Amino acid sequence: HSNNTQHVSRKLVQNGKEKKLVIFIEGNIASGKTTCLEYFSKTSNIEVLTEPVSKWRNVRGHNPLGLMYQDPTRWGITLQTYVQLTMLDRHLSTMSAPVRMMERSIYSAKYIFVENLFRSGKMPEVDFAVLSEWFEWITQNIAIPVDLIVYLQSSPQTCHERLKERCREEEKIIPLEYLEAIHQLYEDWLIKKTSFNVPAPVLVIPADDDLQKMLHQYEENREKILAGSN
Ligand code: DCP
Repeated sequence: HSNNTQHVSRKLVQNGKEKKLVIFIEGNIASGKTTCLEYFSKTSNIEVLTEPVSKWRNVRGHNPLGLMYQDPTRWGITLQTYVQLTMLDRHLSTMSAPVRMMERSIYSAKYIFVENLFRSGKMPEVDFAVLSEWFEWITQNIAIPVDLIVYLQSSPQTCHERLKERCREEEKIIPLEYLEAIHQLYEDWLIKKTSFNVPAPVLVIPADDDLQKMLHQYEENREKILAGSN
């Protein structure tokens, strides 16, 4: 690890000042973001923030994630408002290391998940309008630091298989079509770049392989990732 640490430190010193690096790990549900983050959490000098999914399953004793899957039209805005808050909180928290890697972002929450609820007819227009106003206010008035987006590009079929294996109670009802819709939105956003603002350069890592090969991929991409957008 000492070599990696030296490499990171060298890259991060610019004009005598420490330059911090913020990396978003993006990808479909069950694309392997957590595995990727766990892998890099073993590197010193990297702070890893996983998604606050435990909060989404329990806010003062309520489970907005579960409610959203049961009745997206009624509870979509409830979950997504809370996701937006928890993401903003993460983005603005003080960095404890020169490199931060975080699972997803306030951008994918809006551009992928809120967008999908709306486009699939499951979110009333007024809810979408209110969430959009919130999102635009936040992103226009508050600087959200980001240097690189790592996109774990997986096929919806692979994600579906992994979802079935994982058995998270709320996710049992997710059909393949849902993962296909999320996949398409990710592709339009980060590959075709035809839908929404892409706030940082994108590094694509194919993510359909088994765990062992994925760990190898992460190792191979380590330098590129830790060099940020340079
Ligand atoms: N979710 C949502 N709306 C958001 C963000 C997430 O509905 N804005 C849902 C999708 C999943 C759950 O929250 O059911 C957790 O999402 P992730 O895909 O981010 O987490 P995973 O654990 O599935 O990621 P991975 O398997 O890649 O580690």
